[in-house]
Amino acid sequence: MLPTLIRYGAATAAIAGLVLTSASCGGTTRGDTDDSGAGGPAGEADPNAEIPEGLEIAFLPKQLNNPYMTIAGDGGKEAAAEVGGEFKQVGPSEATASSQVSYINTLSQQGSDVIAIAANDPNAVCSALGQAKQAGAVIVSYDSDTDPDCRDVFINQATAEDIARTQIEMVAEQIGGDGEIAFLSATPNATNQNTWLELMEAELEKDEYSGIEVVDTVYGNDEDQKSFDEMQGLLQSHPDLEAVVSPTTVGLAAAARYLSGSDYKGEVGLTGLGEPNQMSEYVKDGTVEEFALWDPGELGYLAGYAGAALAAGRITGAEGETFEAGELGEYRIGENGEIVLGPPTVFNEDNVDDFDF
Ligand code: RAM
Repeated sequence: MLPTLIRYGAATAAIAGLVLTSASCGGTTRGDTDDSGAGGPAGEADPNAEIPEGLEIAFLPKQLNNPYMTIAGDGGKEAAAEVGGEFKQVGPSEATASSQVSYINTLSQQGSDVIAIAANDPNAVCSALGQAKQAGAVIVSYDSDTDPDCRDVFINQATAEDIARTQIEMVAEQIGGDGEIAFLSATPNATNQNTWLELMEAELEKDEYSGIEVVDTVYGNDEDQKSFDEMQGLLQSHPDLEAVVSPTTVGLAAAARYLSGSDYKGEVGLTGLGEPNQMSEYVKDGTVEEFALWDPGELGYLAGYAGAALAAGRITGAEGETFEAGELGEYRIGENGEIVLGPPTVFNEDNVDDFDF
């Protein structure tokens, strides 16, 4: 069992309930237009269909050597075990745009029933996923979406708007609503970070943020050393910088490590998306006040259950369909085949040690 699922089961059930009640009902289904490309399995959903024994469930993270991705994979493994499936996780060592293609081809040749992918690029993986689909796999994107035509459903960690708004609220608060900020992102092609960056820029257009200016956006490629170096570069190139926002767990941890050992500690703010286990020491030493995330284990767990439900025919990926995701409870498929895990959580010195991921 995932420890975090046991500890936060009640809270997540409440979140799942919120997702269900706040999502709009009805609307167009994929079956109406049948333009889903690699999209949903043909035919009607049968909510009572049996999940076949021994489903081959494969996870393909952005990259293997990222603790966040490892935790998400562990969640997928947990779900696979609960539905009687066979789990495997494969993936590249670098999160570059085309690095996942050969893995998709191999999984497809091996006859995977479910491919869950955190895409390094929304389009580079599409043709390979289309072939996997033809070979009989269902495709679940999680964490970082593909083009919607190339998968059946997308498991989104939280709405992109909530993720963007939360980060802007945190940085604005930390710099008193005024001054220069910069972004330290993951790879330049990442669907998730690029969506969040765009929405953060849009959020900053609001009057209340008129005193904040974005002076740079740099990319650490979700590599620890490059992210560390990029943080150093930002601080050197922008002497008036008030804060850095890093919407990646790899970037935020590396940036915090640089900042905590530098003269800028306590002078320049730092926030973004981070894992409590990695960030706790930087909250306690005063480098970071607040940051946000969701439970990556729950993200992978939900992706595993969605894949099994698709492979069984319990859902087809159409808006409005619902399915049970084990301990997380019932989820509903929203617009564009999107399933939202729940709102992000903000961590600071009061709660950073209450979580284990
Ligand atoms: C990194 C990855 C991942 C992202 C998190 C917040 O681990 O870029 O895709 O969702 O950060």
